[in-house]
Amino acid sequence: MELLNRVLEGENLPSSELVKLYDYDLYTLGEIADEIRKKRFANQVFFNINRHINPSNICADVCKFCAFSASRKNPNSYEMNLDEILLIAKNASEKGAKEVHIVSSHSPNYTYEWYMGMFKEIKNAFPHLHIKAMTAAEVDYFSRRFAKSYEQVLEDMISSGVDSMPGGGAEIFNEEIRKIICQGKVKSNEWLEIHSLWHKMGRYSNATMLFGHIESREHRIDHILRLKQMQNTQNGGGYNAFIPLLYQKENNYLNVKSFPTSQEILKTIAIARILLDNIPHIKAYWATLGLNLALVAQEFGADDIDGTIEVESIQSRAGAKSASGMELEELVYKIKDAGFVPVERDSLYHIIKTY
Ligand code: V47
Repeated sequence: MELLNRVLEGENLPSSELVKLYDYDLYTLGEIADEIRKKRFANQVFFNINRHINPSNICADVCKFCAFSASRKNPNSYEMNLDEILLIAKNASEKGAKEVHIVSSHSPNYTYEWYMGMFKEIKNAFPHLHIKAMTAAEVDYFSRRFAKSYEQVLEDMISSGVDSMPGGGAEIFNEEIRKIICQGKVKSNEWLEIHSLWHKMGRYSNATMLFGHIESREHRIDHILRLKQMQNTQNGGGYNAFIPLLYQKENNYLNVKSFPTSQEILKTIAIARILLDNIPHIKAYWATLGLNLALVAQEFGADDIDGTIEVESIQSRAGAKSASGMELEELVYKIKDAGFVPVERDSLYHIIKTY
């Protein structure tokens, strides 16, 4: 137990040491992660009623793991107009959504003014909807394409009604791996800088990690440590949730030979909970894990499962069974059935309703 004890006592160790956490058996890691989770959240499982909106899949970048962007493997390109987006937001709001999660491809077609205007129109029409939008990858793309500083883009997002930022685009921070899987996209230090600037503006965001492809265990630990270190130095806002996204293998150009076992996935979630003492929530995103494993993950350190989503286009294009989201009743039933208390939260984790 020496290494685990040193970690739990708060010793700062390098990723080359911390990777040995994977040598513990799953039960030991799970028990400790579960204890940490229970101390913070008892047996609550957080979720929200949300609606994903992906305005376009026409993308200027080529990420090898992506099955969403229009390409040879996905010839059905599309581009929504403002009326379509407003109608989606209206229907979602009427169905009880509290959040719209808006993430797009890096579209060469929308103008900066159109995009910011879209947020303004949603906010004006539905002021009660929380707008979680613009990954750091999109902020970086806008900054390059429209010759604006990161600060300017982030300030314009705020004045246009964006409330928080999603955690997408982080992938794996190791630059060698990034070169293979998403060359040309935001660099890891830029991703971290953008979130840091956002937090300095008093705002909150999430952080993802795409795992289960060609990265090593040590790359995952390094990714987690970079987030932990950054969260320690934040004043203002910060990260709400860490979201390990399991790589989905269909319809993309990344040639992956072997995939993590459920044990490896649960170990990764448990280790994230053990290491990330300064990020409040660990989200087991049901769209990538499947609902069953996402529920099991709640016994291994996770406390959140994401939401109803309604339409999911990124992971489902790559093989996940999440294209039509999840009905609220089913989500609540399944969380209860797994022995937890379903808690509907808003986007910043204020409790709305306990079921
Ligand atoms: O950054 C792309 C990932 C992300 C694949 O902040 C893939 O609450 C698995 O970030 N297999 C976008 N994943 C989605 C995202 C997200 C989702 C839910 C909640 C939040 C939040 C954020 O999707 C991308 C990328 O890492 N992704 N392709 C794939 N084949």
